[in-house]
Amino acid sequence: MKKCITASAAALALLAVTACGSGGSPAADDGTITLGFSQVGAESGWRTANTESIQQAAEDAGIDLQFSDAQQKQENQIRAIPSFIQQNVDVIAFSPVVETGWDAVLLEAQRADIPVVLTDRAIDSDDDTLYEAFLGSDFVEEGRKAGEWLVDNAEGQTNVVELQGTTGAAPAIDRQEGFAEVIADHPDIEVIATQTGDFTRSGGKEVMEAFLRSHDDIDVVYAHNDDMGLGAIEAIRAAGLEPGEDIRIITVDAVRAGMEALAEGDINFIVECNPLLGEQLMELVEQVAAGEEVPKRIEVEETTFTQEEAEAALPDRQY
Ligand code: GZL
Repeated sequence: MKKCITASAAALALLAVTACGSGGSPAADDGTITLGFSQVGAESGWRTANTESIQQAAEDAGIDLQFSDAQQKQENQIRAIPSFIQQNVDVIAFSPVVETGWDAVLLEAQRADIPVVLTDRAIDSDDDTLYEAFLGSDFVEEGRKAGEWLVDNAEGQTNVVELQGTTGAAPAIDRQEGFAEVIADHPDIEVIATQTGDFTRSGGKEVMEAFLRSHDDIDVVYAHNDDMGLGAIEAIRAAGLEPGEDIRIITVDAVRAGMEALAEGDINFIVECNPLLGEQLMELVEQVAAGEEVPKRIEVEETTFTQEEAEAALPDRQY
């Protein structure tokens, strides 16, 4: 349902057209909200859970979801947003694969009077009028939690290799920042190598294989998500070492496969990143479509898990 600015009655009779938004086909006039959503891709267990949450919540809310998968490419998202504008959707929401390069396309949405909601990942822009709200996690805090566990559980010189998420992505930048901030006060904890594994299991395995070839003194892996941590486990085992023992592993997300590896002792600590944003996103979309004021930043609840806590939590996990 889109606020329409109709021409005058006489003009209307002539034009037999209402001037609605960008002039595309008018949104449903039965009150159904049409949401254009551009998803990062399908790169990880987290993303799968996030997509399922969004699709189910849209169905439950009676929101017409126009969903596009960007396959982790910014150019696909930059193409999807104008197409949502052409479809004259009521609201656009997306998880920006990287932080920068969005101003021009979001300005198009603003000029078409279509509100935008950011979910999961944030953008780095000087103009915060380009979006109504951000719904997601505090990734810097997630990095701090990972660093704090290591500070509490390291003895003496501790060499860390870091598997970064997608280059330029908010979770990768912020999880690295939070972790570095905490270990900065502990000089015997040192990141001896850091490289992107692009948030994928295969990426994590390949980078860990390279780390193992060039370093024989690795004590800990800090992986920005479970999937890269699971790839690292494969590489560590193939090198004849015991994951969770010879090389300890800290990851972020807490998806089922990660929690199972944690409970089995292959991973030592997981910082949760909650992917179940669907319901809150649809509430936001309804408020924004109705022109209501919404908070600029809405952070979701999330926790951490040790091996013992994973064992206890697994039976009740939704993903
Ligand atoms: C975090 C999300 C990240 C996950 C990864 O909110 O953007 O992207 O941590 C996913 O698993 O690929």
